[in-house]
Amino acid sequence: MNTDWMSRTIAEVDPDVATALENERLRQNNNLEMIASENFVSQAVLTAAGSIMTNKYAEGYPGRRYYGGCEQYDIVENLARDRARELFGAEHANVQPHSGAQANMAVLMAMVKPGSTILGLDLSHGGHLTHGHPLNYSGKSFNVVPYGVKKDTERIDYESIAALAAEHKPRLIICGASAYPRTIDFERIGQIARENDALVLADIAHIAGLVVAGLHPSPVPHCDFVTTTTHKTLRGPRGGLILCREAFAKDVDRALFPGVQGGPLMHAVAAKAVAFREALEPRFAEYQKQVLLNAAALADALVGLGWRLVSGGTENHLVLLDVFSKGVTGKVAEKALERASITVNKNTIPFDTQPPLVASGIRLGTPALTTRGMDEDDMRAIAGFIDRVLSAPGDDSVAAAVRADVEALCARYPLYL
Ligand code: DSN
Repeated sequence: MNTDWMSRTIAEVDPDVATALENERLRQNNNLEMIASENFVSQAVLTAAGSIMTNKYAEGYPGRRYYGGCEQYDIVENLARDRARELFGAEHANVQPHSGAQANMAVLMAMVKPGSTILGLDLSHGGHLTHGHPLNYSGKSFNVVPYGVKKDTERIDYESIAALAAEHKPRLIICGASAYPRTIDFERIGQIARENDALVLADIAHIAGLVVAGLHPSPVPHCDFVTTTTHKTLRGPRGGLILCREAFAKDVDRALFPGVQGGPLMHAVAAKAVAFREALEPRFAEYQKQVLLNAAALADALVGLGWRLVSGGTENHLVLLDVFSKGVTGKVAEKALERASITVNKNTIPFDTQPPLVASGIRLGTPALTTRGMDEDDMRAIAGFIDRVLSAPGDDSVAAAVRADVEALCARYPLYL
């Protein structure tokens, strides 16, 4: 072994990346991470994700690999699959998707012929690129009929899904969302699909942790396919997961590999196994309860300060704040909050009058702050910080004062030391 080559530290090999990593550690410690799709993994998950399992090809599935030396990889992948099935009560799990987008692509490739019709929630109403956006493979490959939310309630319009399904007879209906603060009625969508001989895919990337904890109704009994990322409320490494009925297992597995992906990222699969084990612990459900309590406290406090929330509130881990109702664009709000060490993303709201890169809203989530240990009192304080910044988005002295308050709050909840 070339000992020098193997044993140098990252700081010795690459001071530029080492510095970026250290600065990112400081950012994660000193900022309020409120992007609804982000979270912080445990040291155990980090260890697996940064492990020597990055060194190996393991194309294929446990017991059927195209490479030798996969004994430990079979063990790890089987653990991840078994734990995923147990967590969600699913018949089959594929833990190899590199991302949620790849998970969705595999299901669509397995089940829907190019040119066939699919239904999906419009991106600007809270959906996702892979649910049929014209710029995504899903929009380019299929005839997409989008559905949306009702204008008055800003909640999913189930009657319109039923009417569109009856009219267009889709091969598959996609449900699930990336910016929707309300409970999704998977049972109803499953029923609409069955009435129209359609398959149904539920993408639960945002709410998977809530589903595991029994705090959001599970799509598994009602939907043929369930996909999720593993790094949002589920609090695992960056990656994807597919769950399906046994009858579809072979087709889905084949569509993912060799259809969509090559060699799996086995260090990520190992980290998924660890995260799923954590999610089986009772304290994971306690964490998810606090995520919901925190989102509700944040929503109530923002409404109390005179802000309009899309749909009037939240039933999950996120709120969509209509900042343009007070004349601030999402773009300006995102930048102003960033100057105060509060990280959010601009987001279109239903029936938005602004283009997507400007947007009328911002999306705020509580999963990452809750992992740090923050509670409802902290959320009320944070609502006050956000109100101060957004009431004077161009004022640097306000941003500086709030940044000092944010850093004091973060110091009470240290993260990666
Ligand atoms: N980018 C994710 C999110 O922020 O919700 C969706 O893929």
